[in-house]
Order: sequence, then C-alpha cells, then structure tokens
Amino acid sequence: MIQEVRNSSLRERQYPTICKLANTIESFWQEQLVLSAYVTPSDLGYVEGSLEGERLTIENHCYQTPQFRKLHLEIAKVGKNLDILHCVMFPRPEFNLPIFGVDIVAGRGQISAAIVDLSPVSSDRSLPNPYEKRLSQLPDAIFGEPRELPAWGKIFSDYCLFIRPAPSEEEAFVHQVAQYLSIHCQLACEAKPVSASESAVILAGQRHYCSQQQKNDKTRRVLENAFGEQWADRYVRTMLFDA
Ligand code: BLA
Repeated sequence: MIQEVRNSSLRERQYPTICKLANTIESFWQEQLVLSAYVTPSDLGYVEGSLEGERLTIENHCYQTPQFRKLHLEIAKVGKNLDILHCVMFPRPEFNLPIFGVDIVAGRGQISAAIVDLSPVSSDRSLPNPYEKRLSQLPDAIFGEPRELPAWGKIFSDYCLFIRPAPSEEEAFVHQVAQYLSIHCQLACEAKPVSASESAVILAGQRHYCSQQQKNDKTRRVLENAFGEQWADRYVRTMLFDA
C-alpha cells in the first residue's frame, strides 16, 4: 500500500502556483541560508497510498541550517484534483525566531485556502522587535476573500494572511510569501543565541504551535483516507509538526 519510490515529476504535475511557490521557497533557502542534509525517516520521504479514498502522493524536501533545525517543504497530490503545498521552518530553540509556515490547498482550477504567517513562540505571543518593525512596514496586503481562522488558529500572528485568492490574486500571494521569507531569512542570519532559560520558553512555544497545528482535522482527514488513522497520526506528529 505504501511505496517508496523516487519520482521528481510531482512538482511539474502540480497546480502552477504551487509549483512556482515551491521553486521560490527553495531559491530563498539556497541563496540566503547555509543548507545541510536533514535525515527524514526513510519511509516518509516519498510516499504513495490509497485506502478507501483517492491516491495520495507526497514528496518531502528537508534541510537543516545553523539557525533552523528543520526546513520542510512538502508537495502532495490527492487524486487528480487536489494539490497541496505545505512548508514550515522550525528554528533551533537557541534562537528567538518565529515559525514561518505556509499552506496552499488547490482543487479544480482554484485555490481554496492560502495561508502564510510568521508565528510567535514567546510566552506573550508577541513577535521579536525586529520582525514587528519590518512586518509593520510592509504595505497592506489586500485580497478580495479573507478567510476566518479556525479555533486552533490562535497561534498565528497579527500578520497572518489567510485567504481564498481569486486566480488573478495568486501572484500577489506568492509575492507576499516571498516578502515574509526575505525578512525571515535576513533576520534569522543576524540572530544571536539566547540564554538557556529563554531557550526553554521558546521550545515550549514551538511545542504549543505544533500541538495546535495537530488539531487541524482537515489535514488529518486527507492523510487518514489514504493511509489509515495510525499512519496519519504518526505522520502529523513526526513529519509535519514535531517539536
Ligand atoms: C486547511 N489543509 C487545509 C485543508 C486541507 C488541508 C484539505 C482544507 C482546505 C480548505 O478549507 O479550503 C490539507 N494541508 C493539508 C494536508 C497537508 C497540509 C493534507 O499541509 C499536508 C500533507 N496548515 C499547515 C500549515 C498551516 C496550515 C503550515 O500545514 C499554516 C501556517 C493552515 N490549513 C491551515 C489552515 C486551514 C488549512 C488554517 C483551514 C482550516 C479550517 O478552515 O478549518
């Protein structure tokens, strides 16, 4: 049922904006960070499954850097009509850095959900000052159809952008993600390690972020349909949101 097959063509078969954003994210990582290999559990790098539902194919790209314990870019295809991009940058807890996350869900020729954020991990849920300063200087991102965050989404910052973009707005969403990434890569490279006690607070914040994200039933349902409940639970806790 679950196969391990190397196949790099998934990206080319993706919804075009997902393909474009995946390339944009990887370019930022390659150009602005110092990447090294990140070892993923060998059975979780490339996976295919189909139980009752449609065939699900997942391709993962992971790296680590001096500032980030895990950079994770995932692209997934569910049947013929649902394409997903998921990306999270988990900082090492010795650095006071927010968690960059982006998710795009596209089906039948349109994106239904596009979200990007730099999420705080401090005990008062505020972003570090340099982030607050840079993000507050960005022009307002105006999109026609903002979406309401679910109850578990209290982890996101005031700068979280969650929309259902019209096709004509997709490029502006990619641009917004690129601006967040540019700020993040630059500030992360300038960051200095914090004390052990501050680091403990940051780790607790990262754990809280992950436990809230694990409550997203919509992600879980897609994975359960293809791989079963137990596999989906392990995937959500070890691959998507581990801390
Ligand atoms: C929503 N995520 C969704 C939806 C699906 C997935 C099917 C519903 C789309 C919609 O309401 O239009 C599925 N997302 C997946 C799957 C994976 C995935 C299967 O990443 C991975 C294999 N989700 C994240 C990250 C964020 C995120 C990093 O993975 C935010 C930074 C947010 N996804 C997110 C939110 C919703 C969502 C807030 C809407 C949830 C809701 O409305 O209840």
